[in-house]
Amino acid sequence: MKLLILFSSFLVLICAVLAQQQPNDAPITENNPKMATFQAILQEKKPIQGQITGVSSNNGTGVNFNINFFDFPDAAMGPFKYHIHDLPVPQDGNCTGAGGHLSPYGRNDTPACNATQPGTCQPGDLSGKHGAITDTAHEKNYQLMYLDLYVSTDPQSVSFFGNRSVVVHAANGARLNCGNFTQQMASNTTGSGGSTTTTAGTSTPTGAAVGLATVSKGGFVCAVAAMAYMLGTM
Ligand SMILES: [Cu+2]
Repeated sequence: MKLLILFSSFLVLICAVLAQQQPNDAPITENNPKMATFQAILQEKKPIQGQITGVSSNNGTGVNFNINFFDFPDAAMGPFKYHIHDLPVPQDGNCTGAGGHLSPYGRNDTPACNATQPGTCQPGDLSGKHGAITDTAHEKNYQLMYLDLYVSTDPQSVSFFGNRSVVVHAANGARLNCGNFTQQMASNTTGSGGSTTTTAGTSTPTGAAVGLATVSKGGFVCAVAAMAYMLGTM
């Protein structure tokens, strides 16, 4: 019995350390490749049209987004939300195939993103961090530019969005439209040194899934260890 207590208390200690090291917050992305540009265009013949473009910021920290959406359905279906989703939209165009939000640090969809602490949000939760689309009854075109510090144009980064997709949702979560990001030629660079080629890179959605599975498995072991510890000390 003594051995069990010793062993389980040791496990509990390890679990406590691991829990502390759990990287919940997304780090600010730095050294993004110069002028790397990725654009996603929403599909025709679906509600909401337009595109979203992300360009590395000038100093390589974060990504500048330019959003231009129009042709909204009934405003009562809003406010509309949009996210970078983990997977590209499959050939058949079905937005469900885009998977969940880009969340390489294991942050769940709930609780809702607190925009005053964007690092605690899912990197892919753009409307959570920068605002949902609300005033479509009066505003026919939704145009917005902002700097997002938590996604990346570097294919080596887990927060890379260039091989993923954008999904636009109704307020009830329905996926109204979606499109895949593809790399664009940098438009405002001069000289031969200006253009940046970024290889498509390897997608890591399965890596994220494995990571999550490991975390939940670890949680189970920790729960068992804590229970054994409590039983042993009773
Ligand atoms: Cu979404």
